[in-house]
Amino acid sequence: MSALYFSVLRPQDRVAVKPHASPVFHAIQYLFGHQTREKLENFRGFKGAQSYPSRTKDVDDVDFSTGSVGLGVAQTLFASLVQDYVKAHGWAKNRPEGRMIALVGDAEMDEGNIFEALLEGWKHGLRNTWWVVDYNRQSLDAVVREGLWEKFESMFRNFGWDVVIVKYGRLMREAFAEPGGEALRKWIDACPNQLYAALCFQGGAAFRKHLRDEIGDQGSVTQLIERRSDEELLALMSNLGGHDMASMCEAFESIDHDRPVCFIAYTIKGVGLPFQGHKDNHAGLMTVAQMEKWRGTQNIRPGHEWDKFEGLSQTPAELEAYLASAPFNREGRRRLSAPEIAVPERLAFSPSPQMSTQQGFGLVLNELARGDSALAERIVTASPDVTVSTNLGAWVNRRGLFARAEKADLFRSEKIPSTFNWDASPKGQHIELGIAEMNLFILMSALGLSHAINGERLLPVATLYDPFIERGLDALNYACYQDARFMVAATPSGITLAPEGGAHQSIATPLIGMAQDGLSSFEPAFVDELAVIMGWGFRHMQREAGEGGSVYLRLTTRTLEQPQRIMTPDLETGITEGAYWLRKPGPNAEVVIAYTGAVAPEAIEAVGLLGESRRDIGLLAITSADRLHAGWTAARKLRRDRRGVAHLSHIEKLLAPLPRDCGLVSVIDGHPATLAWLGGVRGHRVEALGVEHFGQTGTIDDLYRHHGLDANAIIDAAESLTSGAPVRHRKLAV
Ligand SMILES: Cc1ncc(C[n+]2csc(CCOP(=O)(O)OP(=O)(O)O)c2C)c(N)n1
Ligand SMILES: [Mg+2]
Repeated sequence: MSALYFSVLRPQDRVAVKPHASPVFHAIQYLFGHQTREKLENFRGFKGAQSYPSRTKDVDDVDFSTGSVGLGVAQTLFASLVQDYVKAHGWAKNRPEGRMIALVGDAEMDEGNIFEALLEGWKHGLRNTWWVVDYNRQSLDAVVREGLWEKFESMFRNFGWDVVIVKYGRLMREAFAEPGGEALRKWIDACPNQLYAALCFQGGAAFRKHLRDEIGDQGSVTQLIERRSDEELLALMSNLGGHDMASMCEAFESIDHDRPVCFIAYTIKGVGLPFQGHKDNHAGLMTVAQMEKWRGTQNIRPGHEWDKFEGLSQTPAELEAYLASAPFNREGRRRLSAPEIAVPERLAFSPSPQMSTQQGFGLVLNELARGDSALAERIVTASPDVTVSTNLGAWVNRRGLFARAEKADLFRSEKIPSTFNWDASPKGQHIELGIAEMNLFILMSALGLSHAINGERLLPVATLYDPFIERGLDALNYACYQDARFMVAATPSGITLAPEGGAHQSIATPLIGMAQDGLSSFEPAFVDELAVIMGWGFRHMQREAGEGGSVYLRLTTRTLEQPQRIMTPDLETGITEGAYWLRKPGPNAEVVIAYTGAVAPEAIEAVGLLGESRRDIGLLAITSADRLHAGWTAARKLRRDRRGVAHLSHIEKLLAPLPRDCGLVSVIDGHPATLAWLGGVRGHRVEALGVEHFGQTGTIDDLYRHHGLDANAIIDAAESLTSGAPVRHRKLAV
């Protein structure tokens, strides 16, 4: 890291620092003047420097948040693809190309998402990406398998990467040049990882004993060893390439091309510390006595631990001048910004009386693709091999696939009829991915940070099947954590895919949508709602940190009869705030049906039948349980803090007119807990209907009946909350 930050990096380069190298990162930023002593002293404390580098919680110019190992590594790869995308579209013309660099733990390489990303990088002609593997041959629990580097090397070469192995430091290389040096090198190369680590822990005398026992008395090599004291011998044997500044600088500086490079840098975990090489050292702490001793070896005077240049032999003026001349620090902090892209007041779509929200999503994008708005220009779509089946086809037909080089759709050039045009070019606006949802979300993360990394705003839109959100969830979580901005259309969802696959049903995703920080989730029933939400979403994706965020649309292929209505400002507000009355309850309402998404017809039908024998029934359309709930908790907090005593949230206002003993039936094609909290708002009794079990196929009618989401189940639930004459039920076809 010292070689990189003080010598090799340029301001346009971006780095994902492995999570537990955070102290080193913060210390370097402290020297550059971007980190405060207060925050360093409070490392891992409340509002102190973060345990793992964080774009959103740290102040010192973190490029990519890391912590969940593997994700930061892949993020650099996708960030490089995004840089290519931006350049290919003719933007950021005056900015030099940056290298995207990851500092990778050797055990971190076990994370599958890295392999998924490698394959995607290869498909897209990856450039400008460096991964530096800290090859200390230790993970958290143990010492890694012998010969892992060979697997890394062949794998990276397979994917078209260059591999640079930095194994020996300068001391070692000098010793190898001495008489007998070759025998020493052979011994080092043959020494098993565990033994090498153990000897580093035990020290010079232990190395000497092993070398003597194993090499025997061989004249020159014996003299080479005996010429050195125990201390010198340990210094020699622990002088692996990754610890040698000159070797690392040389390795980095030898790269004169833009092909991706993997550096495998041999290191010793905890080098220089009393527990170096010990297999239990991952979370090792020094005792006070050990720390005192170590302080002495570093020439640090007591009380001067935070002095920037303590323990160094150069003058402060020399060191200040050196820091000021570090190329990386030339421009200070490197976080960029980009102007907002205007979003039309209304997003258009060509309506039809019967549609699904998935179709509607495709229609809105198609309409954008037909026009020439700035919004359409900045949208980038991506999908993990479900472009066509999530209705992105029309958009892609008009806007094309992205590739650095032109590539014609052969079916098209051969005039073979096909609904879809897959011509690829540098101007294309759709990035087609293989079936790896992790990659999709890491790409969203990279695209969604383009304003901060490249100074050019992109408005990324991802599509995938709703259940596979869970496949990429950690990457989605990290994308949100680093405040990347994107829109996810997840479709189909719930059990609406019905006959096509019990295995593709999603139950938990509405709860994920509610619980995921930085993500506003919506589940509209009707396409006019969806168009309003998408417009709001494109604006929300561009709001300041702390105000804006990403957007999740839970959609369906279920075709519903569309309401013929005028979109009023009030209705629009209701839709984006999370709910509106589709049928306003009367003053003596006995029961209210609150529904979300695709179950609208069941709710509407139940309300019709209930109206025959219950008074003043209301029908509440909930477009976003997430926004409603967030508004409710925020309002309560405001009131508790006495800052806005009168402040009522949207859902409180909606439910306020209901009599105290009015019952509430909530219904969603998803987990019932999504809406069950509604009873807590004003103390109404709730019957929460939803899906709790997974995997049965059937028609939508079969399944809604089976899971208790059909009109009759809603009526039963309403009856259980009210008294009065039995309600007429829907007649079932026999
Ligand atoms: C996804 C994930 N799983 C588990 C962990 C816990 N963890 C932190 S570091 C680590 C081992 C790291 O070993 P390596 O990558 O070789 O790093 P180094 O040896 O440099 O410490 C583990 C398992 C994590 N941070 N993220
Ligand atoms: Mg390791």
